[in-house]
Amino acid sequence: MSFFDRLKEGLAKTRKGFIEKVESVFMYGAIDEEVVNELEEILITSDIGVHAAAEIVNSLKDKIKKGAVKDSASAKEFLKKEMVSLLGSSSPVVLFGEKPFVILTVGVNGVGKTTTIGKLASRFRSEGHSVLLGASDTFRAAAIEQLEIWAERSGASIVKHQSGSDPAAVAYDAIESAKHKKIDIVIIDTAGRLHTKSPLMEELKKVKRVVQKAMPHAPQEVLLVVDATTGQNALRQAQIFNEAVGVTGVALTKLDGTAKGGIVFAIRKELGIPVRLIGIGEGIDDLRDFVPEEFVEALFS
Ligand SMILES: Nc1nc2c(ncn2[C@@H]2O[C@H](COP(=O)(O)OP(=O)(O)O)[C@@H](O)[C@H]2O)c(=O)[nH]1
Ligand SMILES: [Mg+2]
Repeated sequence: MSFFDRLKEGLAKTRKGFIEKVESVFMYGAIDEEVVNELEEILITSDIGVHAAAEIVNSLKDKIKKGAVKDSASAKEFLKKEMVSLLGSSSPVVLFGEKPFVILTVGVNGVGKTTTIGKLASRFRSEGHSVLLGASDTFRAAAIEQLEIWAERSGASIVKHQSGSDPAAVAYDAIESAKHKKIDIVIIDTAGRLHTKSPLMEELKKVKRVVQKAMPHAPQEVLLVVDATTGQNALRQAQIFNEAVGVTGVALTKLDGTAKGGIVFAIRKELGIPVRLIGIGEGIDDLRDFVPEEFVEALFS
């Protein structure tokens, strides 16, 4: 299966639940106020967010008034273009600066942090980079074991302590070890729930501070992992994590499991944080750079 077909397959639920509705609105050819209002409703119920939906609909109305959009075919083309421009340009994880490039991964429990780290490690390895994983989710022994399995599968090394130990100390050791071994990339896993007396956000702030002690410009990337199936909840999580540790990019997982892939627009529009990666399945290859044109094309085709 081609790369693009796999993406289409991963987005099948959203295509069905969202784009097919959009197409049914445009089915009758004529474009009038009623059609545009119906479109706005579909956009909102697909988790695109009220602001992004209003922006799309207002510019569509404007185009209709000016006679630039006359029928459903041109409305659909306009919609596609508008969606791409709302998403902005693609902004993948870019490695820069002195080694190691440190990615601190945050997000609530179960969103797919560890899996995303595994997939990302595998990709970096296939691109020829050396990778070290830091097991700072010390809450359960199983979390450390899960990361170890991904390290093995991807050919990354790992730094771990016993379960229950200090997550910040693990992160520090991971970076020190990577510096010593001249490793290119460090990816730090963290817990998504409260497991000590200090609240999760305080814990994460401490991890970040200690990371900066080991390496002043690190973490170069604070990657927030959010689960697309949680809809508007993902937005709230992003706000909270951003306030605590300053999120630089989002990985949006489980897009294959939702009909509400519109959440990707809301994240971009409401938060202004770039969506760097999307998860479209549980497999090692099911993590993609988020490319707006490709994403919208896969939804519509
Ligand atoms: N369908 C699907 N499942 C995913 C995706 N990413 C992660 N998962 C699954 O979500 C579950 C929780 O993932 P995990 O990485 O343990 O989450 P964590 O608690 O944030 O570390 C696992 O069963 C993963 O296989 C994705 O993109 N699509
Ligand atoms: Mg985990």
